[in-house]
Amino acid sequence: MDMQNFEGAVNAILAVLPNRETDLARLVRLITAAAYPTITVIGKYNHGKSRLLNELIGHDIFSVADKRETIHLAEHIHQNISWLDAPGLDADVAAVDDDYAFNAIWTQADIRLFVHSIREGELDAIEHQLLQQLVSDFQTSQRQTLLVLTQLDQMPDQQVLAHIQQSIRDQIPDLDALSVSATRHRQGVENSKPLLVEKSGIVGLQQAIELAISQVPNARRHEKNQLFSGMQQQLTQLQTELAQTQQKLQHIQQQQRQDFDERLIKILDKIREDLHRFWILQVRMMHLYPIHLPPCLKIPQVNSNAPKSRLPIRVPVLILIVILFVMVWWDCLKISKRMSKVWIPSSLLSLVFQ
Ligand SMILES: Nc1nc2c(ncn2[C@@H]2O[C@H](COP(=O)(O)OP(=O)(O)O)[C@@H](O)[C@H]2O)c(=O)[nH]1
Ligand SMILES: [Mg+2]
Repeated sequence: MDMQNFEGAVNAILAVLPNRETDLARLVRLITAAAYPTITVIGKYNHGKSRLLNELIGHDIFSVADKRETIHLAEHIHQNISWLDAPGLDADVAAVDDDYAFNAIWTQADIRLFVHSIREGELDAIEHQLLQQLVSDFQTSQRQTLLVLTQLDQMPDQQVLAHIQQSIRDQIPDLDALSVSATRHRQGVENSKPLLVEKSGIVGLQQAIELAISQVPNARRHEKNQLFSGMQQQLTQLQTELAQTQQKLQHIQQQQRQDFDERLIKILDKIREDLHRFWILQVRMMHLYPIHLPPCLKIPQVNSNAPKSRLPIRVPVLILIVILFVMVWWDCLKISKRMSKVWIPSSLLSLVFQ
């Protein structure tokens, strides 16, 4: 699939699964990313992230300062590993910094080095919450997070140091924290003091990182499958829901159609009955009296050859009817006299004398 089609497919999926934006970005990264494992260092400002990266790489690549230095993502590829220095996680940083940090942590990283300066005591709420999220992310994605306690040399009191380390262990029991000192390591390397290098904790951290790197290919495979199947499942579910909705709508439409047809048939039956009655009446009337109805009310002429005038039949019938009517009328008059009132159906009269 070329890049244009790929982007089209991504946008199409995003249109129906907008809540999976981060997952989709990560999936795209896993599919299109270079083979290098990516290690992202995260933590608050001035906790020693950049300096730690420099010690791990062995060169002063990342800018070290006592003020906010890393605003954007800084990347450096060293020995087939991509190292990312993310902006600090402080609550007062601008939203754009947060976006960079978010992207570095959730989209780009294969391994996260979570840095916390031990001289700050235990983890604060922001750090604690993010670490918990990263630990729970490991359960699904198998992406590893290493918790690194920096500036070890700033804690001369061993008892206080042990107390802080224990507090942090209690806060995040699922992660083993590694305590390091970048300055000790630098001094040990520059002055050829192996004991100082060993005491810096950097070597132990490097070994832990190497182990994590060796697990990246498997973790990536697992994550890719997990993200892919998760989204596929969601799409299938969405498709099923849509099919169900469509079925419901079709059922409603059929029901409405059926109701409409039934009502229409009833109305048509009623009209047919009425027309039938009217036609019968008209036939009778036409035979009895030559009343001229408007053309629209007349029965259609079935036989065009039939004689148009029925006068020879109608005249004697009419005479007979008149005689009968007069007799009935006479009777009615007699009855009505007895009842002191006369009732003559006006409609009948009008029909006869019209
Ligand atoms: N004493 C001591 N200072 C350190 C250590 N690591 C970093 N620092 C200092 O802490 C300050 C902030 O370091 P930096 O790496 O820029 O922190 P970032 O903002 O987290 O990247 C700098 O002055 C560093 O020299 C360490 O292990 N020991
Ligand atoms: Mg920095």
